[in-house]
Amino acid sequence: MSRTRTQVVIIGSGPSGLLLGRLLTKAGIDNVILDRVSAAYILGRVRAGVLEEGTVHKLEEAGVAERMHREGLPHSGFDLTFDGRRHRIDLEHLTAGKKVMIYGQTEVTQDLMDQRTRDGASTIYEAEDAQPHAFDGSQPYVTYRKDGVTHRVDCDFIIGCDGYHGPSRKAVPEAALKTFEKVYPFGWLGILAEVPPVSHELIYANHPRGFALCSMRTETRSRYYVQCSLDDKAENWTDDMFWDEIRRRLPDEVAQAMTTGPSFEKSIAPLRSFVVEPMRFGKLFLVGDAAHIVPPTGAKGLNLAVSDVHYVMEGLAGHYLDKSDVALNGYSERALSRVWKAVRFSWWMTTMMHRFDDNGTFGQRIQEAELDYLVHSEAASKSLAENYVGLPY
Ligand code: FAS
Ligand code: PHB
Repeated sequence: MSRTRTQVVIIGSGPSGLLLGRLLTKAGIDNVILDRVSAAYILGRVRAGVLEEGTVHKLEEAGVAERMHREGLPHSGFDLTFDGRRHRIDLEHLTAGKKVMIYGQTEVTQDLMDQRTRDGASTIYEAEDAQPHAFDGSQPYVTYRKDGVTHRVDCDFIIGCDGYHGPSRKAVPEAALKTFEKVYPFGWLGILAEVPPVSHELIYANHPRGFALCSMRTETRSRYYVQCSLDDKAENWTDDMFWDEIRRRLPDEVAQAMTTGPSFEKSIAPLRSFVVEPMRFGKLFLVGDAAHIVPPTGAKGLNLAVSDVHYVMEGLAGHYLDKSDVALNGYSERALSRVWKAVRFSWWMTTMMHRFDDNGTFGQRIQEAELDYLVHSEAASKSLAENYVGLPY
């Protein structure tokens, strides 16, 4: 077994692991990132599209925002459609100047990977069976296998950025954690197509047939979603079936303006809300999807991972640079406070926008009444807007 040492081991090379790795390297804190798959595999996953202002600022702080500002699309609002109507939520007006940035998670991940290469920092891809050990004591370490050889990395801290299915949360004794979960009775069928978006901003659609979302990656690449049943399969949907269905769920003027074309990515994501408490166990810290999952309706998943990184970095910088563990000891409580507000918002948006078979026609009318109130109330719209652009860290 090979044995090495570093200060911080990060399990997971997704956006949270890479961003934390960059901030640690920038602060002169030695770190190693492990991932079970290749960088190419990670970049092949189609995930988030909307960045909160806090995420934009964090990427600027990390020195990886140049391409985002060059290629990203700042958005000052989005549309809600329901009952054949279309209303714009003016984020910039309602939040006194805040916006969101449309820039795919794939691009954020690529920018962070490129920076890590420039930093010459260590990332071990295709590291099999990474396992955190002894994190309840003073000498934690991580083992993994690579090319048939078992490796051990001794460290001061282990940061679990390994997503919902990763080993970090599972390494904690069950009695030491509390989990909270809600599984939604539907999924999202999403496509990517090299066609211009139907509108210059996003459109969230409530319809008796189900939810739909018109999003984008660039001005020539669209990202569309329709709510689908949990037992549906992406291969059951031809492109024509998808285009017909999403246009049924949109107001006529939008449906008629939609440019259709061949999809080059088509997949179904299940929807769940999930939180684990606490997010720290001795020298092991859980970050991002390792600790919480939200339905993508509120565009919070990636953005919550970033605010977790902000809090855990404050803790690690305090420990190494200021010889103080106050922020480290406060990590779980601070992170969870923001996590639960985003979990609530994502649940609320999902509940308001999706068709729930159990709720019947009464439920549809209640959703339409809530939307009608929302778009005509400055107070209600302000609440939606301040949550959508991201609550303060
Ligand atoms: P990630 O899941 O991105 O990264 C975890 C990393 O850990 C992965 O690279 C994985 O390979 C690695 N890992 C796992 N097990 C490991 C092991 N045993 N050893 C080593 N490494 C291991 N969010 C939005 O805001 N908007 C969206 O539209 C949206 N769409 C989504 C669609 C899908 C299908 C999914 C699954 C999620 C979506 N999300 C969306 C949420 C998503 O963007 C996450 O919030 C975001 O990727 C969180 O980043 P990380 O916490 O870094 O976790
Ligand atoms: C996306 O573009 O993938 C996207 C945008 C907004 C959401 C969810 C997903 O709320």
